[in-house]
Amino acid sequence: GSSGGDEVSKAQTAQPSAQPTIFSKIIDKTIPADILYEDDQCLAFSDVSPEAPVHFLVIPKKPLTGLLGHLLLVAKKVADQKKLEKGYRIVINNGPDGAQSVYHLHLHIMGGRQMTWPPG
Ligand code: IU
Repeated sequence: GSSGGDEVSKAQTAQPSAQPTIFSKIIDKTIPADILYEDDQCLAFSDVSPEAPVHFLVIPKKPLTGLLGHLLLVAKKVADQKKLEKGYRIVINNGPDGAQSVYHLHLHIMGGRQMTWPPG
């Protein structure tokens, strides 16, 4: 319809934006990280402050539609590389009550010990 054209043209030129975080520097390689996997869309690296014998993060390089499925596939791929055949936990902390400290979407993949329920 004619009334939707402005939104469509805005959508065609809109850029995803996020405040840069330390993860941007890990992506840029301006600060070091133990990188476990990288492709054009995402990066997996060891958490600098592990809470389990195996604790790594899988993050998108940019927010992209359909990316969560890709991140989950990469989580499984790296969990297999890490030989977490007895299982693992995938966590997304969201917002202050969810204990999110870095505001760049990331999956935590934690394994190598028996997890407890409920998490703290
Ligand atoms: P959260 O879900 O936003 O709280 O998790 C952020 C994680 O990022 C946390 O486990 C940190 O240990 C981890 N991390 C990191 O691996 N490297 C860093 O330079 C920074 C945080 I800052």
